[in-house]
Amino acid sequence: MNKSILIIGACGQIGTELTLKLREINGANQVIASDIKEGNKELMQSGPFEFINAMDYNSIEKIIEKYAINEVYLMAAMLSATGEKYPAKAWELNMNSLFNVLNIAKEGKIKKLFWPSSMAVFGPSTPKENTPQETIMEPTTVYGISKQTGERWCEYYFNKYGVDVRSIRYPGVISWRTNPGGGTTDYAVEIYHEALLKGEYTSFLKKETKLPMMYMDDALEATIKIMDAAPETIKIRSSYNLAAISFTPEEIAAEIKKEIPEFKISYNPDFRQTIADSWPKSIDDSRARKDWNWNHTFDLKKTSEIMLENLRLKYNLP
Ligand code: AKB
Repeated sequence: MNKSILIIGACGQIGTELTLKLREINGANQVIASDIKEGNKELMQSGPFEFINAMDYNSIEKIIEKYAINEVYLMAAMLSATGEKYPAKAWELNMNSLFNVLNIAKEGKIKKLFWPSSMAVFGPSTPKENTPQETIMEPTTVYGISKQTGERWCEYYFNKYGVDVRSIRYPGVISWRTNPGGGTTDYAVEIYHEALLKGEYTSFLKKETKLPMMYMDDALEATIKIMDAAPETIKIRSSYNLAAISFTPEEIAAEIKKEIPEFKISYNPDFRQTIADSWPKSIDDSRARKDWNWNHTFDLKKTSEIMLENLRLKYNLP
């Protein structure tokens, strides 16, 4: 069967690159991008686009029927930092959008669903190093609570209604094509832009704050891999732990200094420090590696080289 894919929230950090990648693999017309606002030029010009409000069931259903969609990726969400500013809105968006697509799948209107969870499902009482797949989960952010609740609902819809929903718990994702927005891990992208444009960066996290991170291409690889895996290999229907690298602001700055020796970093922690302190430092993703052969490729050195090289080109710098 030909894949006909709908990405909801296609204009965000992961949504944009996922759309471009899926279009490369499946053909541009097989991948419908959608969001409440238009995305960047590359996304808008590379294939079909529809306006969809992820909280509006009818607008999703209409587009699914129009294009005979069989796979949906729901990438719309309010992330951890913005969620703390607008808790009610974050809950409304993150939960209503998930129920919409779970119910559409339950009705048999699509065959497969991808829903991103996050390491934000963990909280201060979770073991911080090599955080296991199954462990204490007491998230303290609205975003984390919505992701943890979402995981329970995904598993429920799989068990009760046979909905083929697949999910991974993303760590922080680092990319140069698209910017993240509203997350606690965003510093690890901002730092590259400011290193090149200003030669300095003030980190909103303390220098020793270690967090799990991943380069975008690894995140895309994992997303596509779990969606392509045979259904019987997906043993976890809540969400899989996923990991690649872990580092601190001090360590990423040291890596940048290898290429930009005059780069200076300073630290001015804000409310995001408390969020970061509640999350794991490193994650055990052995279940994903075993069940559907997940493997990461990019370490911090390679990630930094790619980020600086591509942002130099993007900003027309020597
Ligand atoms: C955030 O920082 O909120 C996100 C995430 C870890 O899910 N990048």
